[in-house]
Amino acid sequence: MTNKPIVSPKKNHILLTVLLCTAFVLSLVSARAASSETVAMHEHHHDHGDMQMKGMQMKSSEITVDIETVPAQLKAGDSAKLIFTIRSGEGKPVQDLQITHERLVHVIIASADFAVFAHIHPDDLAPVTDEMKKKAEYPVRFTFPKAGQYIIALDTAAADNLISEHFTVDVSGEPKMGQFVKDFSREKIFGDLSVTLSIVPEKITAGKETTLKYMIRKDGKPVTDLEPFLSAPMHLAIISSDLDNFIHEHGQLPGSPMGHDHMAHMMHMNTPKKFGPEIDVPVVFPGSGVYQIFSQVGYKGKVIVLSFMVEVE
Ligand SMILES: [Cu+2]
Repeated sequence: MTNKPIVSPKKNHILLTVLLCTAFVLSLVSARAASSETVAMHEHHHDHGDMQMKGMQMKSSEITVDIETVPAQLKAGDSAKLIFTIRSGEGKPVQDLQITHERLVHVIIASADFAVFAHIHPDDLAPVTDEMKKKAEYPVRFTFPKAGQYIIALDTAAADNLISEHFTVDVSGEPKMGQFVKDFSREKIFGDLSVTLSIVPEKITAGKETTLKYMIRKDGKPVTDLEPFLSAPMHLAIISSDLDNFIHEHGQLPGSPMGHDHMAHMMHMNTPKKFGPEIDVPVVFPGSGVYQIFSQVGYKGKVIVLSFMVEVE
Protein backbone atom coordinates (compact mmCIF):
# COMPACT_ATOMS: atom_id res chain seq x y z
CA MET A 1 0.00 0.00 0.00
CA THR A 2 2.78 2.38 0.87
CA ASN A 3 4.95 1.70 -2.16
CA LYS A 4 2.31 2.30 -4.77
CA PRO A 5 3.25 5.13 -7.07
CA ILE A 6 1.72 8.41 -6.09
CA VAL A 7 0.20 8.83 -9.48
CA SER A 8 -0.82 5.38 -10.57
CA PRO A 9 -2.30 5.90 -13.96
CA LYS A 10 -3.74 3.23 -16.18
CA LYS A 11 -0.84 4.31 -18.28
CA ASN A 12 2.52 2.97 -18.90
CA HIS A 13 5.25 5.49 -18.74
CA ILE A 14 5.99 6.90 -15.40
CA LEU A 15 8.39 9.77 -15.59
CA LEU A 16 10.26 10.35 -12.45
CA THR A 17 11.85 13.70 -12.15
CA VAL A 18 13.76 14.60 -9.08
CA LEU A 19 14.46 18.21 -8.45
CA LEU A 20 17.16 18.90 -5.95
CA CYS A 21 16.80 22.18 -4.24
CA THR A 22 19.08 23.60 -1.60
CA ALA A 23 16.75 23.18 1.28
CA PHE A 24 14.61 20.28 0.27
CA VAL A 25 14.05 17.50 -2.17
CA LEU A 26 10.97 17.79 -4.21
CA SER A 27 10.10 14.75 -6.19
CA LEU A 28 7.70 15.09 -9.00
CA VAL A 29 6.04 12.05 -10.33
CA SER A 30 4.69 12.60 -13.73
CA ALA A 31 2.34 10.21 -15.35
CA ARG A 32 2.54 10.27 -19.05
CA ALA A 33 -0.59 9.33 -20.85
CA ALA A 34 -0.38 8.97 -24.55
CA SER A 35 -3.86 8.37 -25.80
CA SER A 36 -2.66 6.21 -28.68
CA GLU A 37 -0.95 3.85 -26.29
CA THR A 38 -3.83 4.01 -23.91
CA VAL A 39 -6.22 2.98 -26.64
CA ALA A 40 -4.04 0.05 -27.54
CA MET A 41 -3.42 -1.14 -24.01
CA HIS A 42 -6.67 -0.26 -22.31
CA GLU A 43 -9.32 -0.27 -24.93
CA HIS A 44 -12.19 0.21 -22.54
CA HIS A 45 -10.58 3.39 -21.38
CA HIS A 46 -11.09 5.28 -24.60
CA ASP A 47 -14.15 3.60 -25.99
CA HIS A 48 -16.25 6.58 -25.12
CA GLY A 49 -13.88 8.70 -27.12
CA ASP A 50 -14.97 7.02 -30.28
CA MET A 51 -18.57 7.84 -29.80
CA GLN A 52 -18.01 11.31 -28.48
CA MET A 53 -15.63 12.45 -31.14
CA LYS A 54 -16.12 10.70 -34.40
CA GLY A 55 -13.15 11.18 -36.64
CA MET A 56 -11.16 13.05 -34.04
CA GLN A 57 -9.43 10.13 -32.43
CA MET A 58 -6.49 10.17 -34.81
CA LYS A 59 -5.42 13.67 -34.10
CA SER A 60 -6.14 13.69 -30.42
CA SER A 61 -4.24 10.44 -29.99
CA GLU A 62 -1.06 12.39 -30.64
CA ILE A 63 -1.69 14.62 -27.66
CA THR A 64 -0.45 13.62 -24.23
CA VAL A 65 -1.53 14.90 -20.87
CA ASP A 66 0.87 14.73 -17.94
CA ILE A 67 -0.03 15.27 -14.33
CA GLU A 68 2.41 16.26 -11.66
CA THR A 69 1.45 16.67 -8.03
CA VAL A 70 3.12 18.92 -5.49
CA PRO A 71 3.89 17.45 -3.06
CA ALA A 72 4.54 14.17 -4.85
CA GLN A 73 3.05 12.28 -1.89
CA LEU A 74 -0.37 13.77 -1.43
CA LYS A 75 -1.59 14.01 2.12
CA ALA A 76 -5.13 14.26 3.42
CA GLY A 77 -6.01 17.71 4.67
CA ASP A 78 -3.07 19.49 3.02
CA SER A 79 -3.51 21.80 0.08
CA ALA A 80 -1.92 20.26 -3.01
CA LYS A 81 -1.07 21.59 -6.43
CA LEU A 82 -1.92 19.49 -9.47
CA ILE A 83 -0.19 20.60 -12.62
CA PHE A 84 -1.36 19.37 -15.99
CA THR A 85 0.81 19.68 -19.07
CA ILE A 86 -0.64 19.17 -22.52
CA ARG A 87 1.85 18.23 -25.21
CA SER A 88 1.72 17.38 -28.87
CA GLY A 89 3.09 14.15 -30.30
CA GLU A 90 6.41 15.94 -30.79
CA GLY A 91 6.51 16.86 -27.12
CA LYS A 92 5.77 20.54 -27.70
CA PRO A 93 3.33 22.38 -25.46
CA VAL A 94 -0.11 22.60 -27.05
CA GLN A 95 -0.56 26.34 -27.01
CA ASP A 96 -3.86 26.65 -28.81
CA LEU A 97 -6.24 25.07 -26.35
CA GLN A 98 -9.80 26.05 -27.03
CA ILE A 99 -12.44 27.13 -24.63
CA THR A 100 -15.21 24.61 -24.19
CA HIS A 101 -18.04 25.35 -21.82
CA GLU A 102 -16.51 28.68 -20.88
CA ARG A 103 -13.18 27.25 -19.67
CA LEU A 104 -9.90 26.19 -21.22
CA VAL A 105 -9.37 23.23 -18.92
CA HIS A 106 -11.86 21.32 -16.81
CA VAL A 107 -10.68 19.16 -13.93
CA ILE A 108 -12.88 16.62 -12.16
CA ILE A 109 -11.80 14.99 -8.93
CA ALA A 110 -13.69 12.21 -7.17
CA SER A 111 -12.83 9.87 -4.32
CA ALA A 112 -13.08 6.08 -4.64
CA ASP A 113 -15.80 6.06 -1.98
CA PHE A 114 -17.66 8.66 -4.10
CA ALA A 115 -18.11 10.91 -1.08
CA VAL A 116 -15.94 13.63 -2.63
CA PHE A 117 -16.62 15.33 -5.94
CA ALA A 118 -15.11 18.49 -7.37
CA HIS A 119 -15.24 20.16 -10.76
CA ILE A 120 -12.59 22.87 -10.82
CA HIS A 121 -10.63 24.97 -13.31
CA PRO A 122 -7.21 26.59 -13.39
CA ASP A 123 -8.90 29.97 -13.73
CA ASP A 124 -11.33 29.60 -10.85
CA LEU A 125 -9.19 31.82 -8.66
CA ALA A 126 -7.15 33.90 -11.10
CA PRO A 127 -7.11 34.29 -14.88
CA VAL A 128 -5.09 31.89 -17.01
CA THR A 129 -1.75 33.59 -17.73
CA ASP A 130 0.13 33.83 -21.02
CA GLU A 131 2.87 31.82 -19.34
CA MET A 132 0.46 28.95 -18.67
CA LYS A 133 -0.71 29.04 -22.28
CA LYS A 134 2.84 29.17 -23.60
CA LYS A 135 3.97 26.18 -21.55
CA ALA A 136 0.55 24.51 -21.75
CA GLU A 137 0.90 24.04 -18.00
CA TYR A 138 -2.30 24.41 -16.05
CA PRO A 139 -2.29 24.21 -12.26
CA VAL A 140 -5.19 23.71 -9.90
CA ARG A 141 -5.22 23.58 -6.13
CA PHE A 142 -7.11 20.99 -4.20
CA THR A 143 -7.23 19.70 -0.65
CA PHE A 144 -8.00 15.98 -0.56
CA PRO A 145 -10.11 15.63 2.57
CA LYS A 146 -9.48 11.93 3.23
CA ALA A 147 -6.77 9.39 2.55
CA GLY A 148 -7.37 6.81 -0.16
CA GLN A 149 -7.67 6.69 -3.92
CA TYR A 150 -9.01 9.47 -6.11
CA ILE A 151 -9.63 9.83 -9.82
CA ILE A 152 -8.48 13.04 -11.45
CA ALA A 153 -9.77 13.74 -14.94
CA LEU A 154 -8.93 16.52 -17.34
CA ASP A 155 -11.03 17.70 -20.26
CA THR A 156 -9.97 20.26 -22.80
CA ALA A 157 -9.91 20.81 -26.54
CA ALA A 158 -7.27 21.73 -29.08
CA ALA A 159 -7.58 22.22 -32.82
CA ASP A 160 -11.04 20.66 -32.86
CA ASN A 161 -9.94 17.63 -30.86
CA LEU A 162 -11.56 16.88 -27.58
CA ILE A 163 -8.97 15.74 -25.09
CA SER A 164 -10.01 13.66 -22.11
CA GLU A 165 -7.55 11.95 -19.82
CA HIS A 166 -7.79 10.55 -16.34
CA PHE A 167 -5.43 9.43 -13.65
CA THR A 168 -5.67 7.93 -10.20
CA VAL A 169 -3.71 9.12 -7.21
CA ASP A 170 -3.22 7.72 -3.71
CA VAL A 171 -3.55 10.12 -0.84
CA SER A 172 -1.92 9.21 2.48
CA GLY A 173 -2.70 10.29 6.03
CA GLU A 174 -5.84 10.36 8.14
CA PRO A 175 -8.76 9.99 8.16
CA LYS A 176 -9.07 7.17 5.65
CA MET A 177 -12.03 6.92 3.32
CA GLY A 178 -14.29 3.88 3.47
CA GLN A 179 -15.63 1.67 0.72
CA PHE A 180 -18.25 3.08 -1.62
CA VAL A 181 -21.78 2.12 -0.66
CA LYS A 182 -24.03 0.58 -3.28
CA ASP A 183 -27.17 2.65 -3.51
CA PHE A 184 -29.30 2.30 -6.61
CA SER A 185 -32.18 4.48 -5.42
CA ARG A 186 -33.77 6.53 -8.20
CA GLU A 187 -35.38 9.26 -6.13
CA LYS A 188 -33.22 11.46 -4.00
CA ILE A 189 -33.26 14.86 -2.35
CA PHE A 190 -30.46 17.34 -2.95
CA GLY A 191 -30.96 20.57 -1.04
CA ASP A 192 -34.36 21.96 -2.06
CA LEU A 193 -34.65 19.70 -5.07
CA SER A 194 -36.12 16.26 -5.29
CA VAL A 195 -34.74 14.43 -8.27
CA THR A 196 -35.93 11.31 -10.03
CA LEU A 197 -33.62 9.48 -12.38
CA SER A 198 -35.22 7.18 -14.92
CA ILE A 199 -33.21 5.15 -17.34
CA VAL A 200 -34.22 4.18 -20.86
CA PRO A 201 -33.94 1.29 -21.50
CA GLU A 202 -34.24 0.29 -17.87
CA LYS A 203 -31.45 -2.27 -18.10
CA ILE A 204 -28.18 -0.62 -19.01
CA THR A 205 -26.01 -2.57 -21.42
CA ALA A 206 -22.37 -1.74 -22.03
CA GLY A 207 -21.76 -0.39 -25.51
CA LYS A 208 -25.41 0.48 -26.15
CA GLU A 209 -26.87 3.92 -25.93
CA THR A 210 -28.77 4.61 -22.75
CA THR A 211 -30.65 7.78 -21.88
CA LEU A 212 -30.53 9.08 -18.34
CA LYS A 213 -33.68 11.11 -17.74
CA TYR A 214 -33.64 13.53 -14.86
CA MET A 215 -36.90 14.98 -13.51
CA ILE A 216 -36.42 17.78 -11.03
CA ARG A 217 -39.10 18.92 -8.61
CA LYS A 218 -39.39 21.21 -5.66
CA ASP A 219 -42.19 20.86 -3.12
CA GLY A 220 -43.79 18.35 -5.48
CA LYS A 221 -43.88 20.82 -8.39
CA PRO A 222 -41.79 20.58 -11.55
CA VAL A 223 -38.91 23.07 -11.49
CA THR A 224 -38.93 25.20 -14.65
CA ASP A 225 -36.27 27.71 -13.69
CA LEU A 226 -33.13 25.62 -13.79
CA GLU A 227 -30.17 27.60 -15.12
CA PRO A 228 -27.28 26.63 -17.38
CA PHE A 229 -24.06 25.64 -15.68
CA LEU A 230 -21.06 26.48 -17.88
CA SER A 231 -23.31 26.77 -20.95
CA ALA A 232 -24.91 23.34 -20.60
CA PRO A 233 -28.15 22.23 -18.98
CA MET A 234 -26.12 19.71 -16.97
CA HIS A 235 -22.50 18.58 -16.60
CA LEU A 236 -21.94 14.95 -15.69
CA ALA A 237 -18.97 12.96 -14.51
CA ILE A 238 -19.64 9.25 -14.89
CA ILE A 239 -17.08 7.09 -13.11
CA SER A 240 -16.78 3.31 -12.86
CA SER A 241 -16.36 2.00 -9.32
CA ASP A 242 -12.86 0.70 -10.14
CA LEU A 243 -11.99 4.23 -11.33
CA ASP A 244 -10.92 2.81 -14.70
CA ASN A 245 -13.56 4.55 -16.77
CA PHE A 246 -14.48 8.18 -16.81
CA ILE A 247 -16.93 10.02 -19.03
CA HIS A 248 -17.59 13.74 -19.00
CA GLU A 249 -21.05 14.15 -20.52
CA HIS A 250 -23.52 16.96 -20.87
CA GLY A 251 -27.24 17.03 -20.51
CA GLN A 252 -29.61 18.28 -23.14
CA LEU A 253 -33.19 19.41 -23.11
CA PRO A 254 -35.73 16.80 -24.21
CA GLY A 255 -36.41 16.99 -27.94
CA SER A 256 -33.12 18.69 -28.66
CA PRO A 257 -31.64 17.32 -31.87
CA MET A 258 -28.01 17.51 -30.79
CA GLY A 259 -27.46 13.82 -30.25
CA HIS A 260 -23.83 12.88 -30.21
CA ASP A 261 -22.29 15.61 -32.30
CA HIS A 262 -20.22 16.32 -29.30
CA MET A 263 -17.92 18.98 -30.64
CA ALA A 264 -20.81 21.05 -31.95
CA HIS A 265 -22.52 20.52 -28.64
CA MET A 266 -19.40 21.60 -26.75
CA MET A 267 -19.11 24.75 -28.78
CA HIS A 268 -22.66 25.84 -29.06
CA MET A 269 -24.13 28.12 -26.49
CA ASN A 270 -27.85 28.02 -27.00
CA THR A 271 -29.02 26.60 -23.72
CA PRO A 272 -31.99 28.74 -22.66
CA LYS A 273 -31.60 30.94 -19.57
CA LYS A 274 -34.35 29.03 -17.79
CA PHE A 275 -35.48 25.50 -18.40
CA GLY A 276 -36.77 22.38 -16.70
CA PRO A 277 -37.99 20.18 -15.23
CA GLU A 278 -36.44 17.51 -17.46
CA ILE A 279 -32.89 16.94 -18.64
CA ASP A 280 -31.84 14.04 -20.86
CA VAL A 281 -28.37 12.59 -21.09
CA PRO A 282 -27.46 10.09 -23.79
CA VAL A 283 -24.61 7.89 -22.59
CA VAL A 284 -22.83 4.82 -23.84
CA PHE A 285 -21.28 3.03 -20.88
CA PRO A 286 -17.97 1.52 -21.93
CA GLY A 287 -18.10 -1.65 -19.81
CA SER A 288 -20.10 -3.55 -17.23
CA GLY A 289 -20.01 -2.75 -13.54
CA VAL A 290 -21.15 -0.17 -11.06
CA TYR A 291 -20.90 3.49 -12.03
CA GLN A 292 -21.32 6.61 -10.01
CA ILE A 293 -22.95 9.53 -11.80
CA PHE A 294 -22.29 13.01 -10.49
CA SER A 295 -24.28 15.69 -12.25
CA GLN A 296 -24.29 19.43 -11.79
CA VAL A 297 -27.21 21.73 -12.47
CA GLY A 298 -27.61 25.45 -11.99
CA TYR A 299 -30.43 26.62 -9.76
CA LYS A 300 -31.02 30.06 -8.21
CA GLY A 301 -27.43 31.13 -8.85
CA LYS A 302 -25.95 28.02 -7.26
CA VAL A 303 -24.63 24.76 -8.62
CA ILE A 304 -26.30 21.68 -7.17
CA VAL A 305 -24.48 18.36 -7.33
CA LEU A 306 -26.71 15.33 -7.85
CA SER A 307 -25.37 11.84 -7.37
CA PHE A 308 -26.76 8.51 -8.44
CA MET A 309 -25.38 5.03 -8.91
CA VAL A 310 -26.20 2.59 -11.67
CA GLU A 311 -25.26 -0.94 -12.62
CA VAL A 312 -24.27 -1.76 -16.20
CA GLU A 313 -24.50 -5.26 -17.64
CU1 LIG B 1 -15.57 22.56 -16.06
